[in-house]
Amino acid sequence: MRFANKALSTLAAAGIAAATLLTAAPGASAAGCATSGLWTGYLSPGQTAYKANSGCRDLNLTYSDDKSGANGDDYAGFYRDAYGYWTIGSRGYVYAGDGYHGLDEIVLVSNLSNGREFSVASKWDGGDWVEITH
Ligand SMILES: [Ca+2]
Ligand SMILES: [Ca+2]
Repeated sequence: MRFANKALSTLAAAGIAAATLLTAAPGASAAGCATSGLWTGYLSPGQTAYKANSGCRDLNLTYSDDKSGANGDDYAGFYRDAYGYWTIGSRGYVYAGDGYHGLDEIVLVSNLSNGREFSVASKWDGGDWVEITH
């Protein structure tokens, strides 16, 4: 267990370093992760993207801009399950203020299989711009 904890904290440190790099150079990939910008739907999926074959296993909300206000919104990740049905991430809706968020700070969906289609929904009003690092 001690080894596992150490490995995890090393991973966390790498994530923070990668997030800093991402902020310095927008568009660059963090630790081999891809970043997709998309428009949210209202309580349902909006614009979609596909889970990259990358070192990131989760859908991380790394940037959000609520278009109806300066504060933020609650966001939920959606993905198509093995049968093709849209399914909400187990995390549900998570509040995020406008701006950048560190990698692993706001995980909307954990362990999403590569190639799966995903999207993001806003709780209060849709049409918000978000960036998902995956
Ligand atoms: Ca805003
Ligand atoms: Ca909104």
